[in-house]
Amino acid sequence: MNMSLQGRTYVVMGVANKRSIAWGIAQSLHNAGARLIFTYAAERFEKSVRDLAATLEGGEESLFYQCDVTDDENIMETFQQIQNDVGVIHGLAHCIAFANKDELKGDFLNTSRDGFLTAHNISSYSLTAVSRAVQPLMSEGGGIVTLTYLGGERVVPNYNVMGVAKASLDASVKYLAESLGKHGIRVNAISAGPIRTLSAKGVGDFNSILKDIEERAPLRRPTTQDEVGDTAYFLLSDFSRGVTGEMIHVDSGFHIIG
Ligand code: NDP
Ligand code: KAL
Repeated sequence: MNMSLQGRTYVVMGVANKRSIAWGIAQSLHNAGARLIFTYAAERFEKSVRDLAATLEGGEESLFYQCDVTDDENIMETFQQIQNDVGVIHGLAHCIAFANKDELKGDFLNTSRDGFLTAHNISSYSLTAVSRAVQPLMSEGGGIVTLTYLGGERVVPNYNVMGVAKASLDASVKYLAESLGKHGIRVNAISAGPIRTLSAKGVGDFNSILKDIEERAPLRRPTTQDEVGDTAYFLLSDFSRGVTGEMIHVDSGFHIIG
């Protein structure tokens, strides 16, 4: 078995800028020889995604599509278009989450119905919607990977409604693994340690969270984008062919500390 992804095509959803975890995954897949397809939600990030992809050697072969995961029609059209343009897909990385900023602080008890539904719609249901849309394109089997966080397993201050949405996402990974296993499609999650991305900006006290990791995580250092990227590469390659419905923590081991 070799680790090359030459001749394979992967969809990467959620590159906003060079700090995005999705960009770390894109680089790892690219380095392994994969062809990449990028989707972005906000038009304002299209240029940023195209400019980043252009920095990859041979990146001019990448394809780009606008896909807002709150819009079923947009999702169906996007994957229909991808099918017309490339045919078979071998895997997908779902790196998407959103909650209203004012619900990511204070008391979880005050979570509004709208805020709860928004967080779950974008951060959890979207995985099921996208998995259903990509399944017909994954006719040779393959892998789907999503990003989760420890705040879905335990109470982490300020993560609030996003923690509940991640718990729902984590359960969805297992149910989707069961649904798609018979089609040769594996579904797994990476639980990443804190990484300073656009999403992380301005929410919570990120500096003190990182300091805690540096002091107490077994590896005594923060998680990096490329560590997550390389684990996604493993999960999207044949080396993980027996692994599905799993969550791998890429967090310097922080999750084992009480
Ligand atoms: P980024 O801000 O770089 O990425 C978040 C992405 O979500 C953006 O590209 C954004 O696209 C996309 N998104 C938001 N709403 C929608 C929508 N309606 N449709 C499609 N895409 C949408 O942050 P990260 O890289 O940090 O986040 C990626 C994933 O990693 C998330 O699931 C996050 O919860 C998870 N994670 C992050 C950790 C961290 O410390 N950074 C730790 C653990 C998990 P656009 O801007 O175009 O709307
Ligand atoms: C405990 C932690 C500290 C931070 C608390 C909450 C973090 C929630 C993540 C969530 C995805 C952030 C947002 O939805 C931000 C959003 O309200 C405003 N930002 C935007 O709209 C930007 C422009 C776009 C690009 O962002 C999105 N998401 O579309 C959690 C830390 C330690 C770990 C993190 C950051 C986990 C995580 O899930 O991201």
